Amino acid sequence: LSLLVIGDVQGCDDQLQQLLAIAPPADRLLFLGDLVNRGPQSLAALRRVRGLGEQAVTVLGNHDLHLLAVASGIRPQHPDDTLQEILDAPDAEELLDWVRTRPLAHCEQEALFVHAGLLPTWTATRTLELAHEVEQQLSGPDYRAFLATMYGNQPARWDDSLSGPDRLRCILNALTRLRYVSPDGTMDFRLKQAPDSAPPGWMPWFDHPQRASRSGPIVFGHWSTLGLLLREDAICLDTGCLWGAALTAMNWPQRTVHQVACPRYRKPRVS
Ligand SMILES: [Mn+2]
Repeated sequence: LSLLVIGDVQGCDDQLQQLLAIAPPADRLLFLGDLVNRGPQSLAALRRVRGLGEQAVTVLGNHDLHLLAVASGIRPQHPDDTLQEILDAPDAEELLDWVRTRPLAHCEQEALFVHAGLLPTWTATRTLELAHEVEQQLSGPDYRAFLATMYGNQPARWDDSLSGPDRLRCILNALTRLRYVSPDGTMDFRLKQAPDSAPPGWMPWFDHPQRASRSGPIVFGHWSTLGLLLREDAICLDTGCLWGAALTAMNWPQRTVHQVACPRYRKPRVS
């Protein structure tokens, strides 16, 4: 079974279409989240990926969750959001239900796929279990009540004894927003720069020396200032399509990279 893994699309549907045309055919497409928002064609991108049906797997990103929160009246739209066309679409309800029933982590071909990151004590197997706890809430009938408790930066450090909304928020923040951790595993949500300009005491989550998930590769997006990272144990495919760089796909397990250059839609700034 061959996979084609695709980085953050963020509404750049023309580039997605081009990328799917140039990449070698694959049995399954795997999207790393943030299909929508900030880019010019969020509705078209969402419809395209949903239209792939069972051939595509998507793990959710922070912008996909923001779409659900905006649609539920829980979060205000940001001035740079490009979500209104989805909310106004005749198929909005079907699209939103499709989004909220996507996974937050996916394991296939001995790799783990998430949008942002893992906390140091989590193995890949544990991550899938924890992701499932949140997926049950998001796909369930009370998902709006869950969404209303989802936002916030605390607790910033994982503890197996966490329960209720604090537990689910900590899981969701790691999987969809994480970039940097401290040596004791505390998450930071302010730092967005590349690792070479990070302040002392903070390291990329994948560089934590005791990371329990080191035994297998983790493939993720979310970090456009990190860009294309092709390490044996950590692969980042967010190459800043939105900011005028590229949309990236990678064949898995062959690890061959394919890119489509993107016009600058937004001035460079981390989303
Ligand atoms: Mn993201």
